[in-house]
Amino acid sequence: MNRITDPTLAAKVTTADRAAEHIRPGDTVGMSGFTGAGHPKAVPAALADRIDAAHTAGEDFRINLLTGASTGEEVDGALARVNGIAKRAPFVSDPDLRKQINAGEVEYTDTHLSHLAQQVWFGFHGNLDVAVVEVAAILPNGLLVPGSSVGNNKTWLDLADKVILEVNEWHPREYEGFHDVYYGTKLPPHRRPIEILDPLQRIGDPYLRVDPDKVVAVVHTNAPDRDNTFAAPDDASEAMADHLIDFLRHEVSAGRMPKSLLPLQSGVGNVANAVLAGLADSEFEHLTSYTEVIQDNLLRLLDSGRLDSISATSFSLTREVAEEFNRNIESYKGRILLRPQEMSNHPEIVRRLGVIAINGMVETDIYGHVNSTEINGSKMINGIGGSGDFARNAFLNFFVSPSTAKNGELSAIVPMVPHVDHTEHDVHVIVTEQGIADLRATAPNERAKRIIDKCAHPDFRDRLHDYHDRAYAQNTTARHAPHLLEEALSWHQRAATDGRM
Ligand code: 0RQ
Repeated sequence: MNRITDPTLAAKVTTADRAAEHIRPGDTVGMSGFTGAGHPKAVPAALADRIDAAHTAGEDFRINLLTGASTGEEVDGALARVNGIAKRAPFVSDPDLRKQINAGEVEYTDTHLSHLAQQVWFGFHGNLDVAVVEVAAILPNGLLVPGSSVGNNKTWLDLADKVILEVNEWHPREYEGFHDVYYGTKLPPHRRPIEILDPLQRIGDPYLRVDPDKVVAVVHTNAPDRDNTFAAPDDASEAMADHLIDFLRHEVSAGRMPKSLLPLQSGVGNVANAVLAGLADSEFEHLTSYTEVIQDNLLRLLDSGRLDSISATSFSLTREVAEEFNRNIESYKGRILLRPQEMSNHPEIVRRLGVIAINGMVETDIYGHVNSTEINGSKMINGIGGSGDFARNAFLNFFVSPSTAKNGELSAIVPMVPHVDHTEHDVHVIVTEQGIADLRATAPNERAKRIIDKCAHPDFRDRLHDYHDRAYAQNTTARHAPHLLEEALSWHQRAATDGRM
């Protein structure tokens, strides 16, 4: 079936190589893509070849790259390998790019995922020169049918001087009707309330719009999204899922939450996946989800009949489940809605709906400051992603991690985190395989005891209590959240110098 039925845009069909010629050294480029779904598959590789040739000829050629979230090997991998990225935002997961960021070769602006679009509208990132956006089809009237993610595509298409479209036939044509693109956003002081009162409520259009005069190239592709892998749930992740689900049961019986809970957000990773699997086996019914990514087990929860609907901005599936979804896409229509990420992660909506946020962490300190991004305070893993958008505004948030890392050598509960993503003012509940620490309405010293007793691994518990006891004893006039600063830092320095970081 012909996917490009608008005659003006059909006349602009060309090769990826020709399309990539529109991108110049120093350009700021907004590309589609969120957690490996919906990123362009051909133009970035062609651009990487151009950059490589320019570098061989002794010319400087790098771009500033903005996306929705992480992309795929075809974008971050290909461009990183030719040293083609000068600046990057808002989230990464590619190993080559991560190395360059940690080597100081790429400037990375780690940004809340709901914030990037508005920051570009505000002018904080300068001019947006080019947009490269993947879609599933172009309609006869020039409207665009999005594919497996929406991300920041609306903003890129609205603001870029030039637009390159990739039309990817791997995405089912039946994606039409799965999206809700809000066109009412205005800049302060003219903003209006975003009236989403229910996770599946529509407030926008099923299509993306583009000014045809800005479109400089349209490229055909037929290539799959990233194959995301998940480890099979192990004993630790199953234990964390059990603790968390028991906690939710307790909240329902205490009358703090309805029987069908409140809309769920779950981050990426194995533990979040295990929690979703646990919910599929639980007694909960008529669940809803207001989240950013749809991973395998969220789709399975929908299949199980326990979950009624999902609002998100993107998929993040294994290849097997993605292909199964593509084959059965019609059966999901009306139960899944993909929105721009400034809507899927919008603080106003997250707070109004009362979302339950479940996200991974690297470590927490004894007072409940959480580090999600930087090992030893310096080494970037992925970025804050949407965890801050959701956790800060959630009805209830959970941060989950095994109690130890590196084969039990490092404790995920430390005296003081060397980098803070989520502060003690925002964090509600900590979960490890050891247990669950409810930090709501607690003061720091009470929190410290709870986190150590409930969540720390027994191998580290005494040492952590000893630290807290001595900090309390020695700070006679500063006991609100007492620390022994040199000792707190040496906790990390020791691990770094003996090579465990
Ligand atoms: O390093 O691969 O070199 O061994 O950190 O750890 O166990 O693979 O972590 O997949 O559960 O993700 C926080 C990273 C957890 C994730 C984080 C080392 C560990 C390994 C990764 P190696 P795992 P998980 C919505 C929400 C921020 C974004 C977010 C994340 C590496 O959850 O990126 O929440 N969150 N988005 O060995 C030293 C410790 C450690 C440690 C782990 N305590 N000390 N090293 N590691 N714990 C989704 C989006 O926003 C798109």
